[in-house]
Amino acid sequence: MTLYQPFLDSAIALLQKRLDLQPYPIPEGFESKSALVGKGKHQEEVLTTSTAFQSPKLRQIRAAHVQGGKSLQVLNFVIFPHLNYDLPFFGGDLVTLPGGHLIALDMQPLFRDDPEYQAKYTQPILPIFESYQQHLPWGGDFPEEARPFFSPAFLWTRPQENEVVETHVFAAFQDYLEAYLNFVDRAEPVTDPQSLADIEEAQLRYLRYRAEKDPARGMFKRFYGSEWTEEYIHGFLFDLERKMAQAGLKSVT
Ligand code: DBV
Repeated sequence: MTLYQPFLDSAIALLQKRLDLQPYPIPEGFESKSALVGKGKHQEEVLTTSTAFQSPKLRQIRAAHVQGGKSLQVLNFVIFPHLNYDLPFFGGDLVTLPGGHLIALDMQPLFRDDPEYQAKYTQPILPIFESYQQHLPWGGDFPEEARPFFSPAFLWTRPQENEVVETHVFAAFQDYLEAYLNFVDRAEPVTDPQSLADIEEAQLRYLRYRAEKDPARGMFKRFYGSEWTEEYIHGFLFDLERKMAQAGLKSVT
């Protein structure tokens, strides 16, 4: 029962077709992790696997895939551009819990309130967003503090049926990823020092928020323990600060 495996497979196929894709290192011990959860006949294996790539314009393309039976499936898929591009993040959080599905899909902006940025990276996505509204309506309740990190084309929906995920959400995921890769094709490196500083600040703001507020932290801690979880979050899922620190060390030695 792996609802999101076709999402991951199709994303990798598309990335391979469209980008000069290279592997991205996954720290040892984090490629795959499993635990037995629950008791007696409710016992389930919960398997978390990681996949990661990079390309000339994209610093890290990574997926965390949690498979824990019918009522626990997650695909968290994020693309972090290199710091010399003004590209948004591609953010997908596809979550299945006992209560139903929770779907978040967006080109997460570096500069949410800048009209020029919106014209460049949100307006082209709005027709795609609107084409899914009928089948994937707004999912309601949403943490207010997360709002600055999402665009007006944020697809946030809570379908009840697996079938909706397999059809409409699957199509939306592919459309958003295609549209993202079109932005990547056209992106030109930024060289202006002020713009570079703004991008770095925006990337760090996003990254720190996500690492600090990771909604999966509680779940991972329960399954795999606190030490593994914190290392997974800071050393792989949201690793920019680590990588910057390592690069800084290298340059002085
Ligand atoms: N979310 C992650 C990672 C996950 C993950 C790395 C690998 O960022 C899974 C796993 N998301 C995950 C799980 C839940 C959510 C929920 C397991 C359910 C948590 C629970 O109910 O116990 C978008 N994901 C959510 C929620 C949102 C998002 C808004 C609901 C949280 C809530 O209601 O409090 N994506 C998520 C988010 C940002 C984003 C908050 C912020 C920038 O990009």
